[in-house]
Amino acid sequence: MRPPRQLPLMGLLFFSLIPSQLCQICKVNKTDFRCLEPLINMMLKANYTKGIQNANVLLTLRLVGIKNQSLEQQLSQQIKEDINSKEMELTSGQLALGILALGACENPDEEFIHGDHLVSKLGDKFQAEIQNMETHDGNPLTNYYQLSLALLALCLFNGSYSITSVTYYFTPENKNYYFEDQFSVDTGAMAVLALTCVQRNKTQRKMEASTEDKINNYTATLAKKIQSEGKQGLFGNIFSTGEAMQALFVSSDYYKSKTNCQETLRTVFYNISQNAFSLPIAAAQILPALMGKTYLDVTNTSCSHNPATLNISVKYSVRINQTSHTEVTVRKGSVFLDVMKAAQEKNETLFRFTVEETSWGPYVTSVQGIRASSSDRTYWQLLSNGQPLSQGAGSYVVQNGDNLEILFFPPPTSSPALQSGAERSSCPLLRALIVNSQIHPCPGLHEPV
Ligand code: B12
Repeated sequence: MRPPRQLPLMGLLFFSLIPSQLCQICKVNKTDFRCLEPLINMMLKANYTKGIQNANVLLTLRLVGIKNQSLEQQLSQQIKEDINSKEMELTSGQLALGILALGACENPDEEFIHGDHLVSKLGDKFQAEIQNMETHDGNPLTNYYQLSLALLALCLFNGSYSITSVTYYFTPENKNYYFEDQFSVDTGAMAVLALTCVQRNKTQRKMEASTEDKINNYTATLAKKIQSEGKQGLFGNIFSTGEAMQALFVSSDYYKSKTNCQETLRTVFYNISQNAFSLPIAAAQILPALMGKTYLDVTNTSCSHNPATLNISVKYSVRINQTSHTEVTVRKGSVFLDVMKAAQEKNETLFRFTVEETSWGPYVTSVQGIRASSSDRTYWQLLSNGQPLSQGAGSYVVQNGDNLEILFFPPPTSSPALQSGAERSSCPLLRALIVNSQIHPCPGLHEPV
């Protein structure tokens, strides 16, 4: 067990000078937004089967405003089923994440939270954690990361918790912030977010000034501990950095410095390029901070209002004998098929289409009612910026400003334009490389950590 340490007086003085509602955000700017695409695309394409364990993903989709209705529905359904069937077995942190995800950003799932009295059930689980600490040498049933998640959800969704227990158990010296003597940045960060919420609720809770001071000191000390685990812009490691950033946004002025912000983003971009975030949960835990959000924004009505950065606009045309053009707006991370659907919604006659499910995803079988046929050796060819695609409509992720086309191949009469199309298709990958090499790389991409 780690012995409690006293804060030096100077430290206390310094911390009490930090304003209680600091908010220095360090987020990815519009130009570098494409550096986040690998994370977003991976989250959108992953195969989700694990119910409550994907609550983190749903929470992030909603918090940062990534609109994908079918995925949202699928995740929310799975989470609700798990809550219904395993309610008693769920840990405090699991239920808390479920509530945060289902209740994020004003959506219809909020009904489920209230109808099922989930917040009061979470209050019981939180109380059980405290009771366990009282009888088991200060050890909770789970861990302090989960205790903090539970406190955060209770605080955001007006649940009940005892301020006395909070001030007693969340002191920065508590052994549960450590694993084998190592300060757990993830745990500290989650506690900072929970304690900041508690502090911000002071009026509602009629908190005494001395209690408020205590809580402010806790968050400031924890934020200091997080900063002391900083290395090349990361805190703890790459997987704790997203939540550490959130904690620093709300409790310190660390990101007031542009240099600190750039250093963190550079190292994070480098790690993205090295595929560090291959798991949806890893991406889900870092994305909110990179997009300037914290878990404290979960109950803001406008928390998912992020249209400027998340919508892209693309041109789409159907070429048969004549060409029909349109321009549509879709969410970032959309695939060719989403564009076809958006165009179809705009003009059913010109852009209607059918697909058939195959082992490689949806295969376009007809456009404008014109069916391609293997026996006639005809097919619908997909192009972007004049280049035939090397992926299908369900996989090809479109970019802002893309010029997408679908053409009946071969056209009724062979034309020079078509021949150049055939030439263009001879080495699409090489061309993609040339095109990509002209794109300004993400900052930090070539700088190993
Ligand atoms: C608490 C914790 C632990 C505790 C878990 C037991 C306990 N006392 O509750 C301890 C200290 C034992 C632990 C161990 C490990 N952990 Co840990 N852990 C966490 C932490 C802080 C919170 C997890 C949690 O409760 N989540 C909330 C609940 C609701 O979700 P949950 O899915 O039900 O949580 C369970 C799992 O997360 C599981 N678990 C915990 N750590 C790990 C790691 C891996 C790889 C797996 C598969 C599962 C797992 O234990 C949780 C409680 O049952 C996270 C931080 C984070 N950002 O998520 C790191 C974190 C998940 N752990 C991590 C790691 C690396 C490990 C270890 C592999 C470390 C090691 N070198 O041995 C081991 C796991 C080894 C193994 N047996 O498979 C990394 C994972 C990174 C990654 N990309 O995979 C994280 C993100 C920390 C970090 N920033 O590096 N961990």
